[in-house]
Amino acid sequence: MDYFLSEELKMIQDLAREFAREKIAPVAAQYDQTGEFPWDIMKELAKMDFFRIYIDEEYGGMGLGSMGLVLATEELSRACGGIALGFAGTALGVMPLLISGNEEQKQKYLPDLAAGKMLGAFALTEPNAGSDAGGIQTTAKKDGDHYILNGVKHFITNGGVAKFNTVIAMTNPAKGARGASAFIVEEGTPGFSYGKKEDKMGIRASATSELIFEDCRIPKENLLGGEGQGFMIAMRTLDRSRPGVASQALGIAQGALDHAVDYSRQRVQFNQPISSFQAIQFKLAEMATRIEAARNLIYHVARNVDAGEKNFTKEAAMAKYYASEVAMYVTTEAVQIFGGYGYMKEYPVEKYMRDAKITQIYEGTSEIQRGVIGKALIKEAASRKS
Ligand code: COS
Repeated sequence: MDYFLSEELKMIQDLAREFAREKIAPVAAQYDQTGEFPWDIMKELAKMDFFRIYIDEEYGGMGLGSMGLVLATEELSRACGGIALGFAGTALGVMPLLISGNEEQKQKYLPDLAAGKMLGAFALTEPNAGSDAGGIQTTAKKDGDHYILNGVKHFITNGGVAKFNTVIAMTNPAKGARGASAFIVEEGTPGFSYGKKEDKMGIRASATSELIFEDCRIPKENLLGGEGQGFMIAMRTLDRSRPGVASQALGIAQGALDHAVDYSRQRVQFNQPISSFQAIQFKLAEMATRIEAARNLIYHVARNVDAGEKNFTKEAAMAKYYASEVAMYVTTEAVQIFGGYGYMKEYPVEKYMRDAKITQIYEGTSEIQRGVIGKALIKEAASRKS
């Protein structure tokens, strides 16, 4: 099946597929077990220019946009959804800078981010503000040429390993969502420390930590966009990153299907490979069909983003919602095809099932995605009438 990718995009896809097969697959179980952060893999990804893919050429990137990002994330996730997240989580952290950074900020940070010299993280979520992103309590108080940050961010992907952090904080709490602003906070800034490192069900190779701000002074030059634009920047960031999570889910689903197909050809019961049974063939067919539908939805959104489409909130939410549901379905079916072996850590598919679960939760739960889609439909209908 040809997805009509450019030669450059095909090259990225092939490179990521090969890298995942040769470098990630052999160590995926080990990193899952230890929960260590895969620095060695990140260094190799940097050496192979992966972090340049989605960054504009004028800042040292390849300019391959959203499509480049989703293709690379899909292929890396096919081998390990957790390891892939060191890469994809950086893209999430960099997104606010790409969307709303000024020239000076872009010149200062993007070349090093493109070279993989620093990883990125995006800090929105707080203990009391998950789905309700507008309810954040971290504050940023203006003090002359500085802002002083106070508060705690938690469940932050790449927390503790990212040198470059984008942080959403309230500059005017009385205004609610319209009083939030976005900031760049560098690792090592006095008053910025890491709290609890989470011990997770899946994506265990990904670092997830608390970020703690205690009278953390950052220069006013680190404000992204203007004061009060933080919530909008966060929402626009999520619009762009949700196809990325969708591609992580897609890769996880595809990886589980690959294993299920191979296993069904090898496993003999009743004197024949189980792949000869219609019960198994129907399962594989259903898994593959849903994967293909998710892939087409994701590629379609990514292409539109790269073509300059401005209004893709609904489609980004659809891609994330659908692909993450597919990932959960496919990985659960893969475990079923493996039977008792599928439940054992000695075999690869139980990890895919654990890794898939988070894709229905982070960057907006499936319930939030359906809310976003529903709201968009109603808004579209209202604007057609008026
Ligand atoms: N792009 C641009 N602006 C957007 C937007 C988008 N995608 N979504 C909302 N906005 C704007 C709205 O237009 C509104 O602007 P005005 O105040 O000028 O009217 C403002 O943001 C508030 O929007 P809304 O009223 O819809 O906000 P809610 O508080 O109801 O929250 C949801 C909206 C639930 C969709 C949002 O909080 C959300 O996405 N939550 C999930 C957060 C999440 O993904 N967390 C995971 C952690 S990040 S890894």
